[in-house]
Amino acid sequence: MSAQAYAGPSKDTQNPELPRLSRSIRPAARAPIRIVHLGLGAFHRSHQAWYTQHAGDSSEWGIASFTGRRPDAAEALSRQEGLYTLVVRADGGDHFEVITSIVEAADGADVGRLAELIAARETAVVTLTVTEAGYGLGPDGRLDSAAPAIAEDLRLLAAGSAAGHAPATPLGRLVRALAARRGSGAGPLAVVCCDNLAHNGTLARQAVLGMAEAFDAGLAAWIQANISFVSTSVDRITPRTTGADLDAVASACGYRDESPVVTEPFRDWVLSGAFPAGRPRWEDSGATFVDDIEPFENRKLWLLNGAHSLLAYAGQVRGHTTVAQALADPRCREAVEAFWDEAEAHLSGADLRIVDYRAALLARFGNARIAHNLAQIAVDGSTKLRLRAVPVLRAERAAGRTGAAAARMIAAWTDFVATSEEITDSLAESIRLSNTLEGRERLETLLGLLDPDLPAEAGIVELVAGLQGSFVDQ
Ligand code: CS2
Repeated sequence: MSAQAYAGPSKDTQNPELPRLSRSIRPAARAPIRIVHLGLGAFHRSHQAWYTQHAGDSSEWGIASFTGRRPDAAEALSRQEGLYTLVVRADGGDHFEVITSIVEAADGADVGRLAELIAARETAVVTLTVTEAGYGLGPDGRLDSAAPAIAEDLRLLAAGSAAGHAPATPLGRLVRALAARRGSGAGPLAVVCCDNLAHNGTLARQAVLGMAEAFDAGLAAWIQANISFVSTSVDRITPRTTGADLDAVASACGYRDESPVVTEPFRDWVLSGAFPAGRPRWEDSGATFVDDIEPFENRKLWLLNGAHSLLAYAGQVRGHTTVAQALADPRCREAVEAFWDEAEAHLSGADLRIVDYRAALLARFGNARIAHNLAQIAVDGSTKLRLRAVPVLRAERAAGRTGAAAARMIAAWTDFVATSEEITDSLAESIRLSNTLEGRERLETLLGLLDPDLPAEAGIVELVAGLQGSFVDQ
């Protein structure tokens, strides 16, 4: 997920009289490493690390967690021997808990260490939070081997370790490490995708296999036969940590923690798939294991994440900063409810309890003590809208309706990227280029980034064009 640990002002100067959080001031045994994680960010620490800590057999399951692009979060956590405070922020106050399940925090660029751990027989599970865009998938759900970062890693993998450089994308690194596992004979394991993508296990498998083929066809075949790709739906709102959060931990806990994580009380984890080398008893922590995950994935992806993206673009266009502020604006709230009405028509299953789910979302989004920044959610809009808006738009149109509420989310994005000072998106360059165009031409270019077929669908282009500007006060 995109949230990173706070890397702000010189933390060593904060409350220098307090001891630093460590395993000596908060004694905690180190569980053996049996889980390797890629994507050491705040969400991993509020979610999978929390679930592992609360499993009945947590003493047997330590996590080695690797960062993505930068080493900072691993360095900060290593200074605290992997420990950090999870601040659970409810309406009624904060609850502080030291999480001990991460026993090693490492720089993602250390592919040698990653390979060593994944090749170890004790390692049974690899979890991933590498962001939606991190899978390098094109609109057709297959590896986009023409994307520059992917193309470079494919070249490096094909050249083998003689290339001198290690792969730089998370999946390139994973493939190199899986090759080491094949070499060590340590046998099968499970890769658990924890990013907000529908069929995320299947997509992760496609991306990994696409990369592996470049390495050698034998490795791809070995992965097919030995690696189980587990699909999951993950949920816990985790805003970026601020300097004020560091101070809150220091005064409540009496130690210095330069890497706390703030989250909401709610959490959810639904999983589907096999764990050939075992797994923690995550069900003790409330995780559920199902045969058919799709309804749960879509409920979360469309209702929660879809509403988030809508609020991120519409809300910022209207001058809001946080989710709670945007939701309090009737224009945004009405747009969210309309989008939910469209999305829910395509969700079925008795267990989904959509009415309760929607009510709970309103309460979670409205938690004003969680300052969840819209700018954080707005990142990577092209990939997120492809997953959150386009499927609902298409399903509505297939049912003979317009899909206007889903189209409004897309229109809000096109308005937002027209004026936003900084665009953080894997397709930022193409978005910036589209901004040099005007009117219909610009819109068609942007729609093409979400789905190459959209610009040719005159009805959709017309619909979105008519909705641009809807969140601007006349
Ligand atoms: C958010 C998610 O940033 C985003 O795109 O929609 O990170 C969201 O907060 C989580 O999925 C909640 O579980």
